[in-house]
Amino acid sequence: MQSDSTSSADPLQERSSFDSLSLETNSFALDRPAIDFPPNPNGVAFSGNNSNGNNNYQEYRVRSPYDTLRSPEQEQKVDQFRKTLERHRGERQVIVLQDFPDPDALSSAWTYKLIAQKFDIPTDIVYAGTLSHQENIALVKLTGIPLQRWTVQAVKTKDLSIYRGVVLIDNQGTTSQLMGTLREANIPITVIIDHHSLQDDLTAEFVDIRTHARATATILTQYIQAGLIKLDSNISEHVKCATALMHGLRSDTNRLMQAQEEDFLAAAYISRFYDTQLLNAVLQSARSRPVMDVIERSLKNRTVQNSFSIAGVGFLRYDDRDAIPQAADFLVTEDNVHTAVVYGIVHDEDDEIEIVVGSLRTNKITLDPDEFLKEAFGQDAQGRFFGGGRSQAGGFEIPIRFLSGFAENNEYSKLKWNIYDAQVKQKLLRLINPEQNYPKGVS
Ligand SMILES: [Mn+2]
Repeated sequence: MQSDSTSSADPLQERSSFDSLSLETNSFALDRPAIDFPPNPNGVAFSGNNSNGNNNYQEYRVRSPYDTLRSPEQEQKVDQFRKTLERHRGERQVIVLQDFPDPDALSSAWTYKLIAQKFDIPTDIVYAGTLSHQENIALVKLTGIPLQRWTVQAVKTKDLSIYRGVVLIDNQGTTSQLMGTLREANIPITVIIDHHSLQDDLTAEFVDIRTHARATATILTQYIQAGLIKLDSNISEHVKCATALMHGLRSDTNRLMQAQEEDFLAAAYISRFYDTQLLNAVLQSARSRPVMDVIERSLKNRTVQNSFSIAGVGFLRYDDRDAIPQAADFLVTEDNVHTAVVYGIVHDEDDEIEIVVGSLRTNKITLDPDEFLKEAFGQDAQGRFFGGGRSQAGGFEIPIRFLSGFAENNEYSKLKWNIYDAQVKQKLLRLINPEQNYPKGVS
């Protein structure tokens, strides 16, 4: 349910998010003092600066890593963040999510909203696309995340002058169709908190982009731990938000399989507040029939080359878009496959728009989805990349523009699909199988 897009909304988002696959080492780990956990009965309980050798348990508890272990850089970020919020006390902000919000985005935005409330900053969380993954729909229904869908048409009729700032959470504006209108309205970008690779030259008052963080929920949890808001198990909204954060953390880390130390520490902290039954209910949500059909098509159509599994799934409805990352999740589980790419043409009946949407999933640690997709598909005329990613996941979106439209006959649709299918495949195979010669003129 995470989505993974970069410049495009990451189709992964739904369970995907297109995040950057960064191979860099975790700088936090390097910045941190070493600690004994659990305390070593023979030595110093907390090896940070405890020079007097006093190792009573009390001290250990107080300096529990959840509560206090932050690098100077983190301390500084928290301080900057607090000051930014303080400067905008009383002003209304709009929190913009990617078009296909995933649990990481939803829960992180909610947390931001709760923090902002402490500074008397009212916020509206908005997205332009669709909640497509069954787990995302369940999450929103069961927790009541305060969320508004603004279509591209609707946003043009809104009074945007009430907003003093745009907040981008788990994205950098490249995956939201709303950004154009917000830019025209001259609303400054006040805050960006994200973990995708840097997408665009954005200027914002406060920027916290950590490509090594596996989830934006980890970053927001650290803000909670730093004291920007005090979670209370007796407040239902807090419990629900914590549950959403746990879901966001899990879904962006492949159920914590890809989590790193700081993600585990965030999850450990959140575990004090979340509702396991509620999370279970979200995770139990069943796949819809159209999603099953798309997975079936991806299986039938896949070709495997050099351990890459590639499958085009044809046309699908906007509401079923999340079937693409789910199919990629499935294809990557095949023996001798390390990377799966699934794509299709998503049709938005309201707007008569068609977009080629694709998702990449990989288990290959040396493959950077962000780099791979940027190289495969390049940029549009504005210099914006068609795709990007994060760790082990990526996505792309290529607008069809003039060739959009569903009114044609079957024959024509088939022709159109065949062309796009061949083009996408060709671009991918050029990278996957460079020895093979492709016809000249293919770029
Ligand atoms: Mn994310």
